[in-house]
Amino acid sequence: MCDCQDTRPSKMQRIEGEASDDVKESHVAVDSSSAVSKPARSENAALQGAQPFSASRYADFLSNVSNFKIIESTLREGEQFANAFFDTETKIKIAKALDNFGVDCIELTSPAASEQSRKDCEAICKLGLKAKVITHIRCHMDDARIAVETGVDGVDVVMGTSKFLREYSHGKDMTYITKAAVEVINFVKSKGIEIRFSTEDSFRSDLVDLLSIYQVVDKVGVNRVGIADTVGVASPRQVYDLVRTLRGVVGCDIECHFHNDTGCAIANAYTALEAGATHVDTSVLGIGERNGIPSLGGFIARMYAADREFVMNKYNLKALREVEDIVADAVQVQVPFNNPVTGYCAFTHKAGIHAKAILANPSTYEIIKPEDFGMSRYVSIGHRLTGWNAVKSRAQQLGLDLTDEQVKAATNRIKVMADIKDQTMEDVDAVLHVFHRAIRNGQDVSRDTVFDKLFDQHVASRGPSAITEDGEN
Ligand code: HCA
Ligand code: CU
Repeated sequence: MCDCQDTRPSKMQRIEGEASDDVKESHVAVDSSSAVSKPARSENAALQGAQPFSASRYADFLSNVSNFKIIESTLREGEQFANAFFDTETKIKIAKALDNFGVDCIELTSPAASEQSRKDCEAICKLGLKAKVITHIRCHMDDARIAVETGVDGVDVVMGTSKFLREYSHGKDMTYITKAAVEVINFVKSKGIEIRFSTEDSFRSDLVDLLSIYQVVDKVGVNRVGIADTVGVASPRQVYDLVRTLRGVVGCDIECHFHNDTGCAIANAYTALEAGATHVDTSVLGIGERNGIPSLGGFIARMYAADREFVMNKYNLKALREVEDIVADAVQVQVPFNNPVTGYCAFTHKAGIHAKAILANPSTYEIIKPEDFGMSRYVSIGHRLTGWNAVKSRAQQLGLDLTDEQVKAATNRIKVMADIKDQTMEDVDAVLHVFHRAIRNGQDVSRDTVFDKLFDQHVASRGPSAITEDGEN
């Protein structure tokens, strides 16, 4: 499973050296120490100071963009993903991988859901993880009584407050909900355990109802209140307004949970932090009900772009790929090709203009440094949009001494071939070897007949072993 992300599209070269991902047929890697000149300014300046829109931690006293916590819900919301079935061993593996990444809290399915869920919850509590282990229950004393016996550090409680849920789900009014919330909060707190109270479907709930209940639970000492965009209806602006209003009403922490039905989940999570939220819910690859919630990786990429230092100091970014692979495998999906950071083309540069600039300074077209995540940068060169600078860097990587004019001629040859079909890395290398050899032997490789003959010979002689210039194969 998931070797999708190891299979780079053909025709690419790797630019940074240290990543673990394999380079297949046609990607080219260019070692940063040789082919890529180092940015002149410090990394942070290149990534942030030079960006007029980057977040400043001093810009807004409400903002927690540089001071947030992740409630990782792969083992709760993620279990609600259509494909998910996690056995105990898998849950433990995921919990440990999340802990290794450094998430602040790991949220688990309610122990009231099933006997096995309860046992798994207890087992994960006993792992001695650095992350807090919390469980997610209905706002009901029966569930609360079971939860506090499992050994969790905290309990996340939720109850629907929208008209839809009050009418068609639990059928209770706000007075009942408020009473139930206070009872559960007092009980859980009496056991010395943290508690959060959240309203399901917050964005389709009445604002006065919401603020009233949050005020009450804040007064009785809830640790966090939660806002949940259960149906993925909220826009970033609506999120900002609601969280900012709530920030003025309660003193406790604010957690936010956004569904991704309209693709706004990560943007909404970010905006919530800007408005004063303190905690954000994520799941690995975004798995959850329907199409899920903010993906851990996408959210982290967003936060890295805002404050690289904070994110790098707090989280073990190189562990992201492993946890994604574990979860992808467990739920039988592939890591999406366009996934932030780990998608197989996340750091692949194609157009000649981009390739040239990337080779000179990666910050030209990258705001994320792949090596921070243990990933590699690639340049795709076997296509009709290719440029001679990228081809030159590949020639250097192969140790072929060609002048700029010669590289330009080879590039034109690659373009002619790529007009018919994209060329593999091996084909690109063959063109360069043929050019190099012909020039060394004084043959006029600019003539089609000469090139074609030499190319055919080269391809025919290509054995299973690597082509070497000295051996001429
Ligand atoms: C659900 C519940 C929930 C809870 C979110 C929260 C939601 O409908 O499955 O506890 O904050 O999206 O409302 O995941
Ligand atoms: Cu949810």
